[in-house]
Amino acid sequence: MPPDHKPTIAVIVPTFNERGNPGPLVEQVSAALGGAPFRILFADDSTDDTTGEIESLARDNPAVSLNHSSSRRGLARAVVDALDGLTEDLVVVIDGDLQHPPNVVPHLVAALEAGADVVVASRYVQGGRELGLSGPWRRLVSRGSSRVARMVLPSARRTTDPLSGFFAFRRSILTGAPLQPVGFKILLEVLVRGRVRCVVDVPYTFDRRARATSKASALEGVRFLRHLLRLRGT
Ligand SMILES: Nc1nc2c(ncn2[C@@H]2O[C@H](COP(=O)(O)OP(=O)(O)O)[C@@H](O)[C@H]2O)c(=O)[nH]1
Ligand SMILES: [Mg+2]
Repeated sequence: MPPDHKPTIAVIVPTFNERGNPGPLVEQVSAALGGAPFRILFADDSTDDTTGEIESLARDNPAVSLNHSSSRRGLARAVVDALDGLTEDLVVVIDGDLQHPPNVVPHLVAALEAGADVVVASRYVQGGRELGLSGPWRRLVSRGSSRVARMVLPSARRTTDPLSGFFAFRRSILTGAPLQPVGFKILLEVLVRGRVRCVVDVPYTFDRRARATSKASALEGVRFLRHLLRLRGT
């Protein structure tokens, strides 16, 4: 890359029935990134009016685009489909429900620009918090899953929050990488299959949901364990 080349940014947002959230998300990401040019791509499997909301945003704003599937691909598959065909240098993945604060996006981008290959927004590094996991049971499952991932996969030990859905990476680390996403945990794929030298954690507060509902379920837990076993075998 020539030294005066300003890296280009793509923000991928997985959405499944997030009515009311896409508009504020685009607004807040745009405000956070200030004048920096970026595109925002919704990886959408919605069956409600979320898809219409995104289409209408895309009509008004050329930075917004929609990658929609009429069958439910699952979060990780939707993100991988959206990655296909991207040409931007830097990729940010952020949930579409505003539990991931958009004002952290510039910090992720800055750490990539400073040389990191993967930057993880972490609840578990000093300064990070989790307000958004409803109840002690969800918190226990989340921390327990994180611990299991770190035990089973050496690559997961490179960050304090290997199950974070909020992260950024240089697109070039995935060139030729055969991603096989299952379920919710796309960051694990990137850490295991990408050519990753430097990983940096940035603290953030996982916020409460303002609108729509969580899609996490016991079935996702089973998919997560299958995913770990598959990654362990690679
Ligand atoms: N495209 C797509 N997005 C999904 C799917 N399931 C969840 N999401 C999105 O992934 C993000 C995280 O899901 P969420 O239900 O908030 O999980 P939680 O934060 O762990 O409770 C949200 O933006 C969801 O809309 C899916 O099957 N397909
Ligand atoms: Mg959420």
